[in-house]
Amino acid sequence: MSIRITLVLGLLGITSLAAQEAWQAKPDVVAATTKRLPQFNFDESAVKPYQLPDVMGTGRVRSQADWKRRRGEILELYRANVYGRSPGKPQKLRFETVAETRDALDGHATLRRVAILSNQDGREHRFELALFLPNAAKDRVPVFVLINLGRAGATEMPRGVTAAASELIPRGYGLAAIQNGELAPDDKDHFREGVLQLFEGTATGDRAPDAWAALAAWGWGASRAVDYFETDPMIDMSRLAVIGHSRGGKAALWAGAQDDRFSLVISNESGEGGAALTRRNYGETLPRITTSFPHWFAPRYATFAGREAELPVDQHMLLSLMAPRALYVASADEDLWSDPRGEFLSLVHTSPVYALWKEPALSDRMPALGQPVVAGRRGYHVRTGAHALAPYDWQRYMDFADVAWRRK
Ligand code: GTR
Repeated sequence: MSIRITLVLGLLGITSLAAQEAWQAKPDVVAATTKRLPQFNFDESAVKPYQLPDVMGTGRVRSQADWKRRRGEILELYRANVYGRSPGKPQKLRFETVAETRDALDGHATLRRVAILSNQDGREHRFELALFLPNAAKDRVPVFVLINLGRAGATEMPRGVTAAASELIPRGYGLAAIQNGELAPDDKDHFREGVLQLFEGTATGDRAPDAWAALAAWGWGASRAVDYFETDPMIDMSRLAVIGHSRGGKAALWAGAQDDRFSLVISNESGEGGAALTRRNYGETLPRITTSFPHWFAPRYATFAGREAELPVDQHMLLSLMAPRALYVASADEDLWSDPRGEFLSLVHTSPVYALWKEPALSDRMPALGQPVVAGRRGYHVRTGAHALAPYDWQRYMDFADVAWRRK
Protein backbone atom coordinates (compact mmCIF):
# COMPACT_ATOMS: atom_id res chain seq x y z
CA MET A 1 0.00 0.00 0.00
CA SER A 2 1.37 3.43 -0.84
CA ILE A 3 2.46 5.72 1.94
CA ARG A 4 0.00 8.33 0.76
CA ILE A 5 -3.00 6.02 1.08
CA THR A 6 -1.88 4.89 4.51
CA LEU A 7 -1.54 8.51 5.52
CA VAL A 8 -5.00 9.41 4.26
CA LEU A 9 -6.57 6.42 6.00
CA GLY A 10 -4.64 7.34 9.12
CA LEU A 11 -5.98 10.89 8.98
CA LEU A 12 -9.48 9.54 8.54
CA GLY A 13 -8.97 7.51 11.66
CA ILE A 14 -9.22 4.21 9.82
CA THR A 15 -6.95 1.53 11.20
CA SER A 16 -4.14 0.79 8.81
CA LEU A 17 -4.95 -2.00 6.43
CA ALA A 18 -1.79 -3.79 7.51
CA ALA A 19 -3.36 -4.38 10.92
CA GLN A 20 -6.40 -5.82 9.17
CA GLU A 21 -4.50 -8.39 7.20
CA ALA A 22 -5.96 -11.86 7.28
CA TRP A 23 -4.23 -13.99 9.88
CA GLN A 24 -1.46 -16.29 8.78
CA ALA A 25 0.81 -18.40 10.90
CA LYS A 26 4.08 -16.59 11.56
CA PRO A 27 7.00 -18.20 9.75
CA ASP A 28 9.08 -18.46 12.94
CA VAL A 29 6.20 -20.16 14.75
CA VAL A 30 5.75 -22.55 11.83
CA ALA A 31 9.47 -23.34 11.85
CA ALA A 32 9.65 -23.87 15.62
CA THR A 33 6.50 -26.02 15.69
CA THR A 34 7.71 -28.11 12.75
CA LYS A 35 11.01 -28.63 14.49
CA ARG A 36 9.28 -29.80 17.64
CA LEU A 37 6.73 -32.01 15.84
CA PRO A 38 8.41 -33.00 12.57
CA GLN A 39 5.93 -35.75 11.65
CA PHE A 40 3.08 -33.22 11.36
CA ASN A 41 2.24 -30.55 8.82
CA PHE A 42 2.24 -26.87 9.77
CA ASP A 43 2.83 -25.55 6.27
CA GLU A 44 -0.31 -24.01 4.78
CA SER A 45 0.93 -24.59 1.23
CA ALA A 46 1.17 -28.32 1.95
CA VAL A 47 -2.48 -28.67 2.95
CA LYS A 48 -3.95 -31.19 0.54
CA PRO A 49 -7.32 -30.58 -1.10
CA TYR A 50 -10.17 -32.19 0.81
CA GLN A 51 -13.87 -32.53 0.38
CA LEU A 52 -16.19 -32.02 3.32
CA PRO A 53 -19.40 -33.98 3.74
CA ASP A 54 -22.37 -31.76 2.98
CA VAL A 55 -23.83 -30.55 6.24
CA MET A 56 -27.24 -30.48 4.54
CA GLY A 57 -26.96 -34.15 3.55
CA THR A 58 -28.23 -35.67 0.35
CA GLY A 59 -31.88 -34.90 0.97
CA ARG A 60 -32.77 -31.27 0.51
CA VAL A 61 -32.78 -29.19 3.65
CA ARG A 62 -34.64 -25.98 2.93
CA SER A 63 -36.46 -25.14 6.09
CA GLN A 64 -35.92 -25.15 9.81
CA ALA A 65 -38.20 -28.18 9.96
CA ASP A 66 -36.02 -30.04 7.41
CA TRP A 67 -33.00 -29.14 9.49
CA LYS A 68 -34.57 -30.62 12.58
CA ARG A 69 -34.61 -34.01 10.88
CA ARG A 70 -31.11 -33.59 9.42
CA ARG A 71 -29.84 -32.48 12.82
CA GLY A 72 -31.07 -35.73 14.32
CA GLU A 73 -29.17 -37.70 11.68
CA ILE A 74 -25.95 -35.81 12.37
CA LEU A 75 -26.27 -36.27 16.13
CA GLU A 76 -26.67 -39.98 15.52
CA LEU A 77 -23.56 -40.05 13.29
CA TYR A 78 -21.58 -38.42 16.06
CA ARG A 79 -22.87 -40.88 18.63
CA ALA A 80 -22.10 -43.88 16.46
CA ASN A 81 -18.69 -42.81 15.21
CA VAL A 82 -17.07 -40.12 17.32
CA TYR A 83 -18.09 -39.45 20.91
CA GLY A 84 -20.31 -42.43 21.69
CA ARG A 85 -23.70 -42.63 23.34
CA SER A 86 -24.12 -40.68 26.54
CA PRO A 87 -26.84 -41.67 28.96
CA GLY A 88 -29.10 -38.88 30.15
CA LYS A 89 -29.88 -38.27 33.78
CA PRO A 90 -29.18 -41.09 36.20
CA GLN A 91 -32.11 -42.85 37.91
CA LYS A 92 -31.66 -40.63 40.93
CA LEU A 93 -29.99 -37.25 41.06
CA ARG A 94 -29.63 -35.11 44.14
CA PHE A 95 -27.71 -32.04 45.18
CA GLU A 96 -26.12 -31.12 48.49
CA THR A 97 -24.62 -27.80 49.37
CA VAL A 98 -21.22 -28.58 50.84
CA ALA A 99 -20.20 -25.03 51.72
CA GLU A 100 -21.24 -21.48 51.00
CA THR A 101 -19.54 -18.16 51.58
CA ARG A 102 -20.38 -14.60 50.57
CA ASP A 103 -16.75 -13.60 50.92
CA ALA A 104 -15.34 -15.01 47.72
CA LEU A 105 -13.33 -12.72 45.45
CA ASP A 106 -12.89 -10.07 48.14
CA GLY A 107 -16.56 -10.10 48.96
CA HIS A 108 -17.74 -9.62 45.38
CA ALA A 109 -19.05 -13.13 44.95
CA THR A 110 -20.87 -15.88 46.72
CA LEU A 111 -19.14 -19.19 46.28
CA ARG A 112 -21.27 -22.26 46.77
CA ARG A 113 -19.83 -25.72 46.50
CA VAL A 114 -22.48 -28.22 45.51
CA ALA A 115 -22.11 -31.99 45.50
CA ILE A 116 -23.92 -33.59 42.57
CA LEU A 117 -24.88 -37.12 43.57
CA SER A 118 -25.97 -39.64 40.98
CA ASN A 119 -27.44 -43.01 41.72
CA GLN A 120 -27.79 -45.78 39.17
CA ASP A 121 -28.79 -49.35 40.06
CA GLY A 122 -27.68 -48.73 43.64
CA ARG A 123 -24.26 -47.41 42.65
CA GLU A 124 -23.36 -43.85 43.53
CA HIS A 125 -21.17 -41.21 41.93
CA ARG A 126 -20.31 -37.82 43.35
CA PHE A 127 -18.74 -34.77 41.82
CA GLU A 128 -18.62 -31.14 42.78
CA LEU A 129 -19.71 -27.91 41.25
CA ALA A 130 -18.10 -24.62 42.28
CA LEU A 131 -20.68 -21.92 41.70
CA PHE A 132 -19.66 -18.25 41.86
CA LEU A 133 -22.49 -15.71 41.74
CA PRO A 134 -22.05 -11.92 41.84
CA ASN A 135 -23.18 -10.46 45.16
CA ALA A 136 -24.25 -7.33 43.28
CA ALA A 137 -26.81 -9.26 41.23
CA LYS A 138 -30.32 -7.82 41.40
CA ASP A 139 -31.86 -10.19 38.94
CA ARG A 140 -31.37 -13.76 37.81
CA VAL A 141 -27.76 -14.42 36.84
CA PRO A 142 -26.51 -15.67 33.45
CA VAL A 143 -23.92 -18.38 34.03
CA PHE A 144 -20.93 -19.78 32.17
CA VAL A 145 -20.38 -23.48 32.86
CA LEU A 146 -16.65 -24.19 32.62
CA ILE A 147 -15.46 -27.73 32.03
CA ASN A 148 -12.18 -27.20 33.83
CA LEU A 149 -9.20 -29.49 33.46
CA GLY A 150 -8.76 -30.59 37.05
CA ARG A 151 -8.16 -33.77 38.93
CA ALA A 152 -10.54 -35.46 41.32
CA GLY A 153 -10.09 -34.68 44.98
CA ALA A 154 -8.08 -31.47 44.65
CA THR A 155 -8.45 -29.50 47.86
CA GLU A 156 -7.66 -26.06 46.49
CA MET A 157 -9.71 -24.16 43.91
CA PRO A 158 -7.86 -24.57 40.61
CA ARG A 159 -6.20 -21.37 39.42
CA GLY A 160 -8.04 -21.40 36.10
CA VAL A 161 -11.34 -21.32 37.99
CA THR A 162 -10.48 -18.33 40.19
CA ALA A 163 -9.04 -16.55 37.17
CA ALA A 164 -12.28 -17.15 35.25
CA ALA A 165 -14.43 -15.99 38.17
CA SER A 166 -12.43 -12.80 38.56
CA GLU A 167 -13.18 -11.95 34.91
CA LEU A 168 -16.85 -12.92 34.98
CA ILE A 169 -18.09 -11.62 38.34
CA PRO A 170 -17.34 -7.89 37.80
CA ARG A 171 -19.37 -8.05 34.60
CA GLY A 172 -22.37 -9.60 36.26
CA TYR A 173 -21.86 -13.15 35.05
CA GLY A 174 -21.79 -16.25 37.19
CA LEU A 175 -19.36 -19.13 36.85
CA ALA A 176 -20.05 -22.79 37.49
CA ALA A 177 -16.91 -24.89 37.29
CA ILE A 178 -16.66 -28.65 37.21
CA GLN A 179 -13.43 -30.66 37.17
CA ASN A 180 -13.19 -33.09 34.29
CA GLY A 181 -11.17 -35.59 36.33
CA GLU A 182 -14.08 -36.08 38.72
CA LEU A 183 -16.27 -37.34 35.88
CA ALA A 184 -13.72 -39.44 34.05
CA PRO A 185 -10.04 -39.52 35.01
CA ASP A 186 -8.01 -38.24 32.06
CA ASP A 187 -6.01 -41.42 31.78
CA LYS A 188 -6.40 -44.26 29.30
CA ASP A 189 -6.11 -46.90 32.02
CA HIS A 190 -8.48 -45.29 34.50
CA PHE A 191 -10.98 -43.21 32.53
CA ARG A 192 -13.78 -45.67 33.24
CA GLU A 193 -13.50 -45.20 37.00
CA GLY A 194 -15.98 -42.31 37.11
CA VAL A 195 -19.43 -41.92 35.59
CA LEU A 196 -18.78 -44.62 33.00
CA GLN A 197 -18.57 -47.15 35.80
CA LEU A 198 -21.64 -45.64 37.44
CA PHE A 199 -23.70 -46.56 34.39
CA GLU A 200 -21.87 -49.67 33.24
CA GLY A 201 -21.25 -51.26 36.62
CA THR A 202 -17.68 -52.08 35.70
CA ALA A 203 -14.46 -50.36 34.72
CA THR A 204 -13.03 -53.31 32.83
CA GLY A 205 -13.85 -55.53 29.88
CA ASP A 206 -14.71 -54.85 26.28
CA ARG A 207 -16.69 -51.86 25.18
CA ALA A 208 -19.07 -51.37 22.29
CA PRO A 209 -17.73 -49.43 19.26
CA ASP A 210 -20.14 -46.62 20.14
CA ALA A 211 -19.56 -46.60 23.89
CA TRP A 212 -19.21 -43.14 25.38
CA ALA A 213 -15.82 -42.12 26.65
CA ALA A 214 -14.02 -39.36 28.52
CA LEU A 215 -15.03 -36.33 26.43
CA ALA A 216 -18.67 -37.35 26.61
CA ALA A 217 -18.39 -37.98 30.36
CA TRP A 218 -17.01 -34.48 30.91
CA GLY A 219 -19.82 -33.02 28.84
CA TRP A 220 -22.35 -35.11 30.75
CA GLY A 221 -21.15 -33.35 33.91
CA ALA A 222 -21.92 -29.95 32.39
CA SER A 223 -25.51 -31.06 31.74
CA ARG A 224 -25.89 -32.25 35.33
CA ALA A 225 -24.78 -28.77 36.43
CA VAL A 226 -27.72 -27.42 34.42
CA ASP A 227 -30.01 -29.91 36.18
CA TYR A 228 -28.87 -28.32 39.41
CA PHE A 229 -29.59 -24.81 38.10
CA GLU A 230 -33.19 -25.88 37.56
CA THR A 231 -33.45 -26.02 41.35
CA ASP A 232 -31.99 -22.54 41.90
CA PRO A 233 -34.24 -19.55 41.13
CA MET A 234 -31.21 -17.22 41.08
CA ILE A 235 -29.98 -18.72 37.80
CA ASP A 236 -31.11 -17.31 34.47
CA MET A 237 -31.96 -20.51 32.60
CA SER A 238 -32.29 -18.68 29.29
CA ARG A 239 -28.70 -17.45 29.51
CA LEU A 240 -26.40 -20.41 30.05
CA ALA A 241 -23.08 -20.91 28.29
CA VAL A 242 -20.86 -23.96 28.16
CA ILE A 243 -17.15 -23.43 27.66
CA GLY A 244 -13.94 -25.39 27.79
CA HIS A 245 -10.35 -25.07 26.73
CA SER A 246 -8.63 -27.57 24.49
CA ARG A 247 -9.77 -31.07 25.51
CA GLY A 248 -12.30 -29.25 27.69
CA GLY A 249 -13.39 -27.36 24.55
CA LYS A 250 -14.01 -30.60 22.70
CA ALA A 251 -16.17 -31.73 25.63
CA ALA A 252 -17.97 -28.37 25.72
CA LEU A 253 -18.88 -28.67 22.04
CA TRP A 254 -20.27 -32.15 22.52
CA ALA A 255 -22.19 -30.99 25.61
CA GLY A 256 -23.59 -28.04 23.66
CA ALA A 257 -24.54 -30.26 20.74
CA GLN A 258 -26.58 -32.56 22.94
CA ASP A 259 -28.06 -30.14 25.44
CA ASP A 260 -29.90 -27.14 24.04
CA ARG A 261 -30.39 -25.64 27.47
CA PHE A 262 -27.01 -24.05 26.63
CA SER A 263 -27.88 -20.98 24.57
CA LEU A 264 -24.20 -20.14 24.03
CA VAL A 265 -21.46 -22.64 23.23
CA ILE A 266 -17.79 -21.65 23.31
CA SER A 267 -14.79 -23.53 22.01
CA ASN A 268 -11.45 -22.23 23.24
CA GLU A 269 -8.71 -23.76 21.10
CA SER A 270 -10.40 -27.14 21.00
CA GLY A 271 -8.51 -28.24 17.88
CA GLU A 272 -8.58 -31.82 16.61
CA GLY A 273 -11.73 -33.68 17.61
CA GLY A 274 -13.16 -30.27 18.58
CA ALA A 275 -13.73 -27.31 16.29
CA ALA A 276 -10.94 -28.02 13.77
CA LEU A 277 -11.73 -29.71 10.48
CA THR A 278 -10.51 -33.31 10.64
CA ARG A 279 -9.87 -33.61 6.89
CA ARG A 280 -7.46 -30.65 6.81
CA ASN A 281 -4.02 -32.10 7.24
CA TYR A 282 -2.61 -29.39 9.46
CA GLY A 283 -1.51 -29.81 13.07
CA GLU A 284 -2.83 -32.68 15.17
CA THR A 285 -4.35 -35.59 13.25
CA LEU A 286 -6.97 -38.24 13.87
CA PRO A 287 -4.42 -41.12 14.01
CA ARG A 288 -2.35 -39.17 16.49
CA ILE A 289 -5.17 -38.11 18.82
CA THR A 290 -6.74 -41.56 18.92
CA THR A 291 -3.33 -43.05 19.75
CA SER A 292 -2.28 -40.55 22.43
CA PHE A 293 -5.77 -40.23 23.88
CA PRO A 294 -7.68 -43.41 22.98
CA HIS A 295 -9.91 -42.87 26.01
CA TRP A 296 -11.39 -39.60 24.74
CA PHE A 297 -13.54 -41.04 21.96
CA ALA A 298 -15.87 -43.93 21.21
CA PRO A 299 -13.75 -46.93 20.15
CA ARG A 300 -15.00 -46.72 16.56
CA TYR A 301 -13.40 -43.33 15.99
CA ALA A 302 -9.87 -44.77 15.90
CA THR A 303 -10.85 -47.03 12.99
CA PHE A 304 -10.97 -43.93 10.76
CA ALA A 305 -7.23 -43.36 11.16
CA GLY A 306 -5.80 -43.08 7.67
CA ARG A 307 -9.26 -43.06 6.10
CA GLU A 308 -10.53 -39.71 7.32
CA ALA A 309 -12.23 -39.16 3.96
CA GLU A 310 -14.63 -41.96 4.87
CA LEU A 311 -15.78 -40.34 8.10
CA PRO A 312 -19.46 -39.54 7.64
CA VAL A 313 -18.94 -36.24 9.45
CA ASP A 314 -16.49 -33.40 9.74
CA GLN A 315 -16.41 -30.85 12.51
CA HIS A 316 -18.40 -28.12 10.75
CA MET A 317 -21.26 -30.56 11.26
CA LEU A 318 -20.63 -30.69 15.00
CA LEU A 319 -20.63 -26.88 15.13
CA SER A 320 -23.81 -26.77 13.04
CA LEU A 321 -25.63 -28.71 15.74
CA MET A 322 -25.62 -25.51 17.82
CA ALA A 323 -27.71 -23.57 15.29
CA PRO A 324 -29.50 -21.24 15.78
CA ARG A 325 -27.94 -20.80 19.20
CA ALA A 326 -24.94 -18.52 19.81
CA LEU A 327 -21.59 -20.07 19.00
CA TYR A 328 -18.07 -18.75 19.47
CA VAL A 329 -14.84 -20.39 18.32
CA ALA A 330 -11.42 -19.06 19.26
CA SER A 331 -7.85 -19.86 18.32
CA ALA A 332 -4.39 -18.65 19.32
CA ASP A 333 -1.62 -17.44 17.03
CA GLU A 334 1.07 -19.76 18.35
CA ASP A 335 -1.22 -22.74 18.80
CA LEU A 336 -0.71 -24.34 15.41
CA TRP A 337 -1.29 -27.81 16.85
CA SER A 338 -5.00 -26.85 17.11
CA ASP A 339 -5.07 -25.56 13.50
CA PRO A 340 -6.50 -22.03 13.83
CA ARG A 341 -7.53 -21.87 10.18
CA GLY A 342 -9.17 -25.28 10.40
CA GLU A 343 -11.15 -24.06 13.43
CA PHE A 344 -12.20 -20.90 11.61
CA LEU A 345 -13.19 -22.68 8.39
CA SER A 346 -15.24 -25.15 10.36
CA LEU A 347 -17.26 -22.24 11.74
CA VAL A 348 -17.53 -20.69 8.27
CA HIS A 349 -19.01 -23.92 6.93
CA THR A 350 -21.91 -23.73 9.37
CA SER A 351 -23.27 -20.79 7.34
CA PRO A 352 -25.84 -22.77 5.29
CA VAL A 353 -27.42 -23.96 8.51
CA TYR A 354 -27.41 -20.58 10.26
CA ALA A 355 -28.85 -19.11 7.05
CA LEU A 356 -32.05 -21.04 7.73
CA TRP A 357 -32.55 -18.51 10.53
CA LYS A 358 -31.49 -15.63 8.24
CA GLU A 359 -28.20 -15.31 10.07
CA PRO A 360 -25.53 -13.45 8.10
CA ALA A 361 -22.87 -15.52 6.29
CA LEU A 362 -19.23 -15.50 7.41
CA SER A 363 -16.56 -14.78 4.84
CA ASP A 364 -13.86 -17.44 4.57
CA ARG A 365 -11.18 -14.79 4.88
CA MET A 366 -9.44 -15.25 8.24
CA PRO A 367 -9.82 -12.18 10.43
CA ALA A 368 -6.68 -10.33 11.50
CA LEU A 369 -4.83 -11.21 14.67
CA GLY A 370 -6.69 -9.86 17.68
CA GLN A 371 -9.67 -8.65 15.58
CA PRO A 372 -12.75 -10.66 16.50
CA VAL A 373 -15.39 -11.14 13.84
CA VAL A 374 -19.00 -11.45 14.81
CA ALA A 375 -21.64 -12.43 12.26
CA GLY A 376 -24.98 -12.48 14.00
CA ARG A 377 -24.95 -15.32 16.46
CA ARG A 378 -21.50 -16.62 15.52
CA GLY A 379 -18.15 -15.23 16.61
CA TYR A 380 -14.49 -15.99 16.15
CA HIS A 381 -11.10 -14.60 17.09
CA VAL A 382 -7.48 -15.55 16.84
CA ARG A 383 -5.55 -14.10 19.73
CA THR A 384 -1.86 -13.31 20.14
CA GLY A 385 0.02 -15.91 22.15
CA ALA A 386 0.07 -19.54 23.09
CA HIS A 387 -2.41 -22.33 23.84
CA ALA A 388 -4.39 -21.17 26.90
CA LEU A 389 -7.70 -19.77 28.12
CA ALA A 390 -6.56 -16.18 28.63
CA PRO A 391 -8.24 -13.06 30.06
CA TYR A 392 -8.47 -11.74 26.48
CA ASP A 393 -10.54 -14.77 25.56
CA TRP A 394 -12.92 -14.34 28.51
CA GLN A 395 -13.39 -10.66 27.68
CA ARG A 396 -14.31 -11.42 24.08
CA TYR A 397 -16.74 -14.16 25.20
CA MET A 398 -18.45 -11.74 27.57
CA ASP A 399 -18.62 -9.02 24.90
CA PHE A 400 -20.23 -11.58 22.61
CA ALA A 401 -22.59 -12.82 25.33
CA ASP A 402 -23.62 -9.23 26.16
CA VAL A 403 -24.94 -8.95 22.61
CA ALA A 404 -26.14 -12.50 22.00
CA TRP A 405 -28.07 -12.40 25.26
CA ARG A 406 -29.01 -8.73 24.73
CA ARG A 407 -27.92 -7.56 28.12
CA LYS A 408 -27.13 -3.99 27.14
C1 GTR B 1 -2.93 -32.06 23.52
C2 GTR B 1 -3.89 -32.74 22.59
C3 GTR B 1 -4.86 -31.72 22.08
C4 GTR B 1 -5.44 -30.85 23.18
C5 GTR B 1 -4.45 -30.54 24.26
C6 GTR B 1 -5.02 -30.02 25.57
O1 GTR B 1 -1.93 -32.87 23.94
O2 GTR B 1 -3.15 -33.28 21.56
O3 GTR B 1 -5.87 -32.36 21.34
O4 GTR B 1 -6.59 -31.38 23.68
O5 GTR B 1 -3.68 -31.62 24.62
O6 GTR B 1 -6.05 -30.48 26.06
O7 GTR B 1 -4.40 -29.10 26.11
